[in-house]
Amino acid sequence: MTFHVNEKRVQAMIEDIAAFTASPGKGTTRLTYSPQHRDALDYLQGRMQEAGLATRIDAVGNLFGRLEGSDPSLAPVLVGSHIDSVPNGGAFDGPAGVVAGIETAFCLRDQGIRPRRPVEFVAMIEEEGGRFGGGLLGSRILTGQVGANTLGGMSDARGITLGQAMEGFGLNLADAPAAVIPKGGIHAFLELHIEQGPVLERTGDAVGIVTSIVALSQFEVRITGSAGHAGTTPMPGRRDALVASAGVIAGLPELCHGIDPRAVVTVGQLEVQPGGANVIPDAATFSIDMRAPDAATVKRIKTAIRARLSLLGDAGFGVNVAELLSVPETPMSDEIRERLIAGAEGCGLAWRDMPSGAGHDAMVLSRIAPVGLIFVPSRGGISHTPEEWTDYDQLARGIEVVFRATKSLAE
Ligand code: HGY
Ligand code: MN
Ligand code: MN
Repeated sequence: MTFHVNEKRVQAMIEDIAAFTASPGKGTTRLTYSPQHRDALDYLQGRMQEAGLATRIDAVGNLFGRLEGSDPSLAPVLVGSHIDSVPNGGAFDGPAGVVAGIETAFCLRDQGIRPRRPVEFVAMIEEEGGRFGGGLLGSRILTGQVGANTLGGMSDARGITLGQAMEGFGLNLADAPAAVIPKGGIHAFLELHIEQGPVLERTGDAVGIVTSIVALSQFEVRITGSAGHAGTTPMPGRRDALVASAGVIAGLPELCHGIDPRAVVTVGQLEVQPGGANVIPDAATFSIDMRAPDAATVKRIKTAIRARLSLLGDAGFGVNVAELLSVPETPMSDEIRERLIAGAEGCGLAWRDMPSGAGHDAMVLSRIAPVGLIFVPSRGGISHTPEEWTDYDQLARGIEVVFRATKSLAE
């Protein structure tokens, strides 16, 4: 079985990228438009150019490398993933897919292949939403789903606006519309990603060929009450925003399970103001991440949560709910799945169909082109932690499938 991927080169790129973190020793923290993001882009541009690609950074910071086709007029095949991370995340979530693209470019170069169709490789921004909230931002901008006023209203936890952060990165928010790729502007999108779950490790299959991605939505909820002295304010009559929020949060798992046992709900962020140990909180802001196999179920969960929150309104609290993200369940393209399956079978790899419980840029890019998503195993099913791990030979096998599918799509 001929194997084209250079595992050592893949390992070197993953390890080099992992060094671009704001939390050395505590996993990967690479937020959008941070110095770590800049270092990663400089590094990736270098490797892309070494692989023979012409590189460009688009108006919002997505990095592209292009291998020209013998017919440059054709829409390119696009291969890649995101380069940002969650706080204290792992080394593979995102970079595995970006490296899969660049290694594919190296393999095309090493094989002296000049595809008919151009092939582009991408490292997208802000998929995790770790800095500006919501997530899938780079791909939502690329597909024209985020307008200038939404972007203008975004800011990070320190109050730095998206526009200010872009300026510090040498970009101009006003140029964002130039990043949009029209429907048909790419021929197909391929993403390799770590599974972030236990299935492949349990079954021993080399790769998962994703069938569909769950529906997901994200709320930012702000509850406001009245501050007061922790010692002199009697308990009855307090309007403690944290206690009120905690009551809603504690009930979410049961609410969700009651609607659909397959649905999941997570509160990952909580900010309490004013934040004094001896001050009754007058404001609590928290995130709610909701996912289910279909958008109708997510909608039922959102309705039930809003009903719970409105009871706080009746009890005299201020309640504000902002929906930061809402993406329906997304089936992967059958044609692209067939190419990935042919790639896996072509190199004798065991593969399996599987759904994705995690959101991915592929679900957004499916708005403008057919997409495919391939998983490689995650040790212990762990992800979004420093312990996230995929063996390099496992990653190399997945990239071999991406290389073969890319070649067949670009021929
Ligand atoms: O949240 C997710 O599913 C992905 O990791 N952004
Ligand atoms: Mn992730
Ligand atoms: Mn990811």
